[in-house]
Amino acid sequence: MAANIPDQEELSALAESTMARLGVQVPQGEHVGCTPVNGGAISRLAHADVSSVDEAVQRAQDAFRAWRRVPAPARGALVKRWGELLTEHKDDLATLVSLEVGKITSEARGEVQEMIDVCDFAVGLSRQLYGRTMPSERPGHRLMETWHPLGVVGVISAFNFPAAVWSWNTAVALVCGDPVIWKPSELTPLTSLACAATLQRAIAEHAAPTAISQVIIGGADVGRALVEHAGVALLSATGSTRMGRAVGPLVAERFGRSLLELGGNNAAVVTPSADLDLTVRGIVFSAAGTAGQRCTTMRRVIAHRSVADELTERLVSVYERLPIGNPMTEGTLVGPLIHRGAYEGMQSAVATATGEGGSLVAGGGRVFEDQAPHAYYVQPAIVRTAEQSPIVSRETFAPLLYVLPYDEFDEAIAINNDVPHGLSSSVFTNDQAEAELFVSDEGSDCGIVNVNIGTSGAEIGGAFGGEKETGGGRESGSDAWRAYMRRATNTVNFSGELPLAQGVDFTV
Ligand code: UN1
Repeated sequence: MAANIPDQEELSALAESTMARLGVQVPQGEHVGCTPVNGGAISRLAHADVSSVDEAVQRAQDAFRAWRRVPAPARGALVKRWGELLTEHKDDLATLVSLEVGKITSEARGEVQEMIDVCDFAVGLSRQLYGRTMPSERPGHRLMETWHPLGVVGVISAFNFPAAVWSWNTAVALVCGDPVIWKPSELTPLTSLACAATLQRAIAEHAAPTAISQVIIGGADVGRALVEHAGVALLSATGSTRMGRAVGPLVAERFGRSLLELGGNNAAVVTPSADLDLTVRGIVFSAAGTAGQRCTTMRRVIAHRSVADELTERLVSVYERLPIGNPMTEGTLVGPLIHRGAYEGMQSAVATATGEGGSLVAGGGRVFEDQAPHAYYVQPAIVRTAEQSPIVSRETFAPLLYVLPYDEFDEAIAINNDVPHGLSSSVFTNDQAEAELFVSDEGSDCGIVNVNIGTSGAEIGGAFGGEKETGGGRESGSDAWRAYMRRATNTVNFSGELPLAQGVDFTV
């Protein structure tokens, strides 16, 4: 298997020429940004300090006062233009995602497509920010609700979706009338600057306030300042459960609103009636795609005992043929892990699982160490285990799939739910009753519950997010926009009388 890993000169030149084509200035500084493709440096940037957060919030609050008065459909027109610019620059933006995250070209382009799709969605939404009217119990009264822009939205995003997750928040927030301050992952500064620049072009063309979109490249101190700032009305954070556990209480303490998108330990239940061809394809994309680094990555397969052996054999034979290597080479399906820490986390999880009696039946090893000693390419791994031990219940952010057996369908549902996270889940079955039970209130307890499709790769039209230690937030499609607006309930009296609700008599 050829890795085709480009040399440092080639990768640096690619980063530089892509940024130049996008017309983005990079503020030069001390902080080195590396590409996981070979582990070498591709950026040297200045980091903002904490004081910049307060300035950014002030600017955003000023911008908010103007932006909230722009009619929502006109706000939508700006987002429409942004979507066009993203379409125009799709390849260059995807290149940056591949360079900084190590995503294969098709998935990097898919990520930019998610941005374009959410822009489309938000444009439609800009004419559909509906409130309800309710029948008033009093004659000559109208009871209704109105949705108003909320205020400054802070977005903290993770390395693995360095562009799409910000855009889900931003496209929706902008049509809702809110400015956005973005603190991206320190691992993906070029992608962030380039994405923010495309939006800034749309803002300039529409003569909208510049500060409706701001990006702050900085460290954890900057993130914390954003979290704690009383001027940030909604804080949307994507990352680990550990991060969410810190962020949630800090925002709650100041009565801010938070939207948390944390980890997942996503499973597929494979039943005796499942179409195994389709099942294997669904599992392999969700478990090995994106080198196992999506929050929706499939980490567990709960297979009926009658199909577990055949399914495992088929998975192993596909895993043996997975093309690993330079994510930007055509045909590669598995790129590198983000860094050494991810590799070590995977190694230690495999060691623990096998130490507890699990058997490693596919992959797990590091590859191309000679060609790229500072990059971490691994063979996606499968571990068979008899039960859901503590290590299986934990999220390991790498391509490591556990296969465990079940006998009764109820037991499979219980195993699916018996983990701290509740993001995504699926069932592979041709038995309608099983499918319905899995998606029912007695079924999977996750925010995403699928049938005959993997756990990852959700469309933007649905609300995205999950329960329990996944944080409970929902963003992107459906009615997730409501988190970005404040609701006012209005009672309008046109009766000329003053009847009180609940028939209360208060006549003086
Ligand atoms: C994430 O991994 O943080 O459903 C988001 C998916 C993508 C988004 C994943 N649309 O896999």
